[in-house]
Amino acid sequence: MAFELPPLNFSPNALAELGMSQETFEYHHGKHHNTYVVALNGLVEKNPALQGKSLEELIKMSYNNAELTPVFNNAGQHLNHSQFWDSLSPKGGKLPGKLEAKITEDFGSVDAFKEAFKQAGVTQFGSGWAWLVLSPEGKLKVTKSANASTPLVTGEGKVLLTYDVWEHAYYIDFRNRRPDYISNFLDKLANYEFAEANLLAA
Ligand code: MN3
Repeated sequence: MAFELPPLNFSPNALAELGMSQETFEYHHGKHHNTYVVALNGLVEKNPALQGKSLEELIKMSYNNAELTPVFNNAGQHLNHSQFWDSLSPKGGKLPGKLEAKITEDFGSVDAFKEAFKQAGVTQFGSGWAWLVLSPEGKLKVTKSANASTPLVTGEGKVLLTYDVWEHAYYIDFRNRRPDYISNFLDKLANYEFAEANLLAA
């Protein structure tokens, strides 16, 4: 069963007024993410050892395996982008009560959380991702990863929310202004309902 590009939960112009244009989705979802899916399917097709594995299994078995670096990169990017689309919402930016209470408990305040989450993305040198995770100790934490890596392989925790800091994520709408793209995500686009649902399911 080949991997497939997941559809967006909203129309590609649904976030245009909120700072993420239809053109960004056409490139980022329709071209960048799709390219990872097509490449991953090609790698699986020619390697019997990879066949019948779930996406998560492929990511774990290819992590830190030099021969399988292309598998890790394309499988990781498929998972990371799928989580990113779920981390966006046309009704984003509003914190539901249970998540807000847990954020206040673990970060001190919503503002302190947003600043920490923003700094994770601002300080990720080069391409990568910023993450809100629930640590194995049951605490909310923010972290970052390079390129295609994910908390799934670092043991930092269960992913609740993520945003992409590869330049292709923001260059059409924000040019080189990564910090402005991140603030806009946190205040207007972030699907905190998705993060809360992940927290409550953990
Ligand atoms: Mn991307």
